[in-house]
Amino acid sequence: MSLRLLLLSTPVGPLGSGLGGGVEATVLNLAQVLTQRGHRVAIAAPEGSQLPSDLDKAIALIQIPGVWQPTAQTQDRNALVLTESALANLWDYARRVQNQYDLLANFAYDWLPFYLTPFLSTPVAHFVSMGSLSVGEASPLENRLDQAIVHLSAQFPGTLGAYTQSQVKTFQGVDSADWEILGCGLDMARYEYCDRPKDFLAWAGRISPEKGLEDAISAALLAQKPLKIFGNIEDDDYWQSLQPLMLQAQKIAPIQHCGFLPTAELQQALGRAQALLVTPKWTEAFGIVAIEALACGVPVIAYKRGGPAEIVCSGKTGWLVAPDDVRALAEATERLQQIDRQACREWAIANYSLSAWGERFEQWFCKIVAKSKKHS
Ligand code: HBI
Repeated sequence: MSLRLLLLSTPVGPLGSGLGGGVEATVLNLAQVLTQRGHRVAIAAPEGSQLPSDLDKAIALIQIPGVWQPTAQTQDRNALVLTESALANLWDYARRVQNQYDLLANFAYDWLPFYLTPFLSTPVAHFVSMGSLSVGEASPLENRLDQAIVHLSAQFPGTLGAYTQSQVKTFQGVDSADWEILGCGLDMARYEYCDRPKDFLAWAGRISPEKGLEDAISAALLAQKPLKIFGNIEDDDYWQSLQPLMLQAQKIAPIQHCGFLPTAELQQALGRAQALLVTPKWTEAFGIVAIEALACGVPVIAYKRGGPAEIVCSGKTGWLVAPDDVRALAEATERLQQIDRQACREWAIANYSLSAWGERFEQWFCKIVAKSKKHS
């Protein structure tokens, strides 16, 4: 069954800006693979969005004006609702065009799309791109988004999707069985295998406290190895707080901030690393950079926490160490010769190919559309 799909992207920034982190790649890769599988896909995203030049020309991109949404990680639970917001405009657009589509797919980690679902006549699939931000809080269900997810799951069972089991477990009030676990997929043709690494470690991601960059810098300092940092400075205060540590580390081995690189350039640079360090301080929903590194043959050294703990096969495609144990990260860099870089690439192809992932999404979307037709 060929579906007419409207993918509604994250409102935190335009596609291609990197502000949306991993969920940008998820939206673009999904549009690509579903178009290849014969579906008609359109993407609605904040104004200024750009599609990669090699993306299928059949994919329509609708530019939505409005103020970018502050990231959920920085908002307190009663953050004011933005007027003239990209988020509100995205969903007003969806309301206006919904009859042209069989399914709307939400990629915003925001309260509004979950709240609006019962007001729409076209079914909505919600792909949740992070774990709960209320992990460890006394009363997690005070979080508006967590509440909206629980209500939505009760009213529209089967319409919640996520990357990993560990991500899903962070949402209390929704049974793990009520989530569709989609994992992730990459177009492996866009990642070039490199079997002759240079002498440096890499770290990649949004430069924000939950990503734990300070631990990667400390580990590089301990291991006396150069470190290349890839990603947008999302939180400037946090970046400034890292400068003294970076200066100290600089004395031992070069540390270079390479900024945010689009996929083609990122994989070229990342592929030459001896290893990628993944240091999440939160329950990382997935960690797409980990499979991007593996696709290039780069072993991953990660904390045994969240999505990366489900991606890395310790001793085969890298090393998993105790969360927050910086010394263990550094020691693992001494055991990289035990990891076969070709095996890393083969593991990524076997487990995270775009086609297998696209099929999982297609089956999920078809289930929601079929169920919605039955009840209408
Ligand atoms: N915050 N409010 C909000 N909305 C999003 O869609 C969002 C976010 N923070 C981060 C984010 N999306 C993505 O970078 C991650 O889900 C990958």
